[in-house]
Amino acid sequence: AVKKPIVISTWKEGINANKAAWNVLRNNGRALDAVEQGVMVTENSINCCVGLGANPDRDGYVTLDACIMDETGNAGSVAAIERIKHPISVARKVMENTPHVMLVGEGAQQFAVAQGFPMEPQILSDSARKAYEEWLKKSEYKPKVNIENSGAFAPNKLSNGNWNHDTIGMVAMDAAGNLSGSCTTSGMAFKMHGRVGDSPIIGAGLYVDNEIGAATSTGLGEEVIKICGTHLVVELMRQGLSPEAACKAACERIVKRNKGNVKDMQVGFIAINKQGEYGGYCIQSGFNFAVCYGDDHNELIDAKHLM
Ligand code: SD4
Repeated sequence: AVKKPIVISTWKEGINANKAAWNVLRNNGRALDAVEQGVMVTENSINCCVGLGANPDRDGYVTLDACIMDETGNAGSVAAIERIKHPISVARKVMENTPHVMLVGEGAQQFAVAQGFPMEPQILSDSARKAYEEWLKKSEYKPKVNIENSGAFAPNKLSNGNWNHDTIGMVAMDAAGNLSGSCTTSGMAFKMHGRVGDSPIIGAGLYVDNEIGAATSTGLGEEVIKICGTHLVVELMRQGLSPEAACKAACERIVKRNKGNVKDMQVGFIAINKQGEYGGYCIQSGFNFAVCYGDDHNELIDAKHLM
């Protein structure tokens, strides 16, 4: 049976984000509104990897990346934007109110302010400040697998002992059968100032084709960019692969390109297709995603892994 509406999103934080998205979808709302409102929940919460409470870059600035794509193939994106609380909504304004797809840095911030978004104070959350001070002691820029889990970078240990994740990517199909997607992040913790990851790049961190399906990614963005990851996933679904098989094949492409040397790399993909099937895959174990297609069906699933 076709699961419709359906919304899926990355990591455990996806459960709460899905709830907000589901509120839109269950009332016959548009997938585009669902994926925007869904990830705004994560942007609003204090966590390691999304929104203004997240970890800064190596120079102490929180710089945010986000993009959004609708069922017509329209897209909007902001990269390295500072002091704006909801980059996903700015990305949507770029899509709807400009002739462009992508705005970066100060220009993106100016546009946001002109659109009525308030400039927030430039301060780190307590957890981010602690993590940054800890990181400054060694100042090494070295991505680690599941950095949010490893302890080495992981700043946001929750009282229950779990780690707080991560970039949120979300894809959804609404009751009308239309697809949309969103992705928002602070990027890799302690990245170089000005570094942009996969998350705001159409075809890398997010891709939607309303004929076929939609995909989003998380993990080491450089690797996703180099294979045009989510575009690849959608094209593989076009060739007949299931969402899970397409996500797996994209992970395999990264492993192959790196000649198997992926010990320090984590990438995860999730996807849905037009039939309401969903799936995910990752390189290393430890990635999960949240799937919601009913008032009481919002479930965290451990993605299968290659290595
Ligand atoms: C990035 N893909 O900036 C994001 C970060 C992420 O798990 O997803 N971390 O490369």
